[in-house]
Amino acid sequence: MYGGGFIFEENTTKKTVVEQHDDPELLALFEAKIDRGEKIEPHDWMPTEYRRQLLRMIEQHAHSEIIGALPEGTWITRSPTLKRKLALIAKVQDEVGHGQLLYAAAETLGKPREQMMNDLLTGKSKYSNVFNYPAKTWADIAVIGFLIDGAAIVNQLANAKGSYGPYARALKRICVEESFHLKQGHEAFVYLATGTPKQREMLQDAMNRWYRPIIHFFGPPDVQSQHTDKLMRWKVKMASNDDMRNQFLDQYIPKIREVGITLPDPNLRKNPETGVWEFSDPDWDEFYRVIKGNGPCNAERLAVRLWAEEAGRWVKDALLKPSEKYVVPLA
Ligand code: FAQ
Repeated sequence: MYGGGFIFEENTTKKTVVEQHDDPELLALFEAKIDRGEKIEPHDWMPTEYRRQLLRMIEQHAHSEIIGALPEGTWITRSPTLKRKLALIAKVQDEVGHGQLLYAAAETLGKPREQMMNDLLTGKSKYSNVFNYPAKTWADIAVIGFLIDGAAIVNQLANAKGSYGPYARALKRICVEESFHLKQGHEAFVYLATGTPKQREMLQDAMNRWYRPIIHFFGPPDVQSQHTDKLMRWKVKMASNDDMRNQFLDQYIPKIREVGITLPDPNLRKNPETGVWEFSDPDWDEFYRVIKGNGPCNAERLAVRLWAEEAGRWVKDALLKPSEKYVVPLA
């Protein structure tokens, strides 16, 4: 039994979600605790909506890490040098490890991992838009490592100060590893930008293709965001989508431009009066199409994930349901 909100009850035949009503006194104590900057832990009381939204967000984040390993994973065998291959293998492995940490944090909210995996495979749960685009050339790996990891760090450093203990602690640990990925991505980006004309051209082409998905990465504009207000009040999100996007543009656009790479948007500029970056409409219809399952690689990503589940089932079975004949009897 968990502190409040809803729980996933499991019996031999089915799992059900049990709704509970929020007690106004408990809600006031809960919000006061958050206002004091204290962490909420798994067995503390929490409102139904807090549990639901937090679970949605952590679960989506966990799925993003394991699906996010796929575009880069396709380049392990095609890395240009042994050194780059070793670094990429380590990075991809780290991303999958982040998925493990995040699934464990999500499980503390009462949803079994098996069910989360099922919701990913059936398309019920979302994952980050950016991983539904192909990594066509080696330069895409530089852009992902530098700019998608960079974008993820902006989001995660902020949310690591959030109110839910298990998620905040997982993010803190993840950020340490992501900062290595960022260094690796930045070095690969600068290497190509300062390389031969062909290397620069390949990087510019990758930048042109990834610009829009990266703008989308931080979520819809605040006026369209469904969850931001409540999640900020409960310190699940520590900044709005537009503020995070602006912070990212502020940090990274100068670094991209300083190595002579351009951005494919003539209207991208920082307004000197407001300090806010302005850009052309990044086609939010495309964003919604992609997150609803109709991006260029959604079907492929889920097919690979399904294959991994099926091909690896014997390992899970061996670990979780060991045959009696292999069980060593206790003395
Ligand atoms: N992709 O109301 P909001 C990484 C959905 S980790 C897909 O503004 P919210 C590491 C949203 O779910 C990357 N869907 O949503 C790595 C909602 O739909 P729903 C992942 C998106 O949650 C690097 C609807 O739009 N990071 O990259 C996206 O308040 C390299 C309305 O939007 C996290 O998950 C999107 N980009 O704010 C790995 C961090 N944006 O569910 C490998 C945690 C929005 O109501 C290689 N998440 N939606 O049907 C968050 O901070 C938030 O969830 C936001 C979105 C900020 C992403």
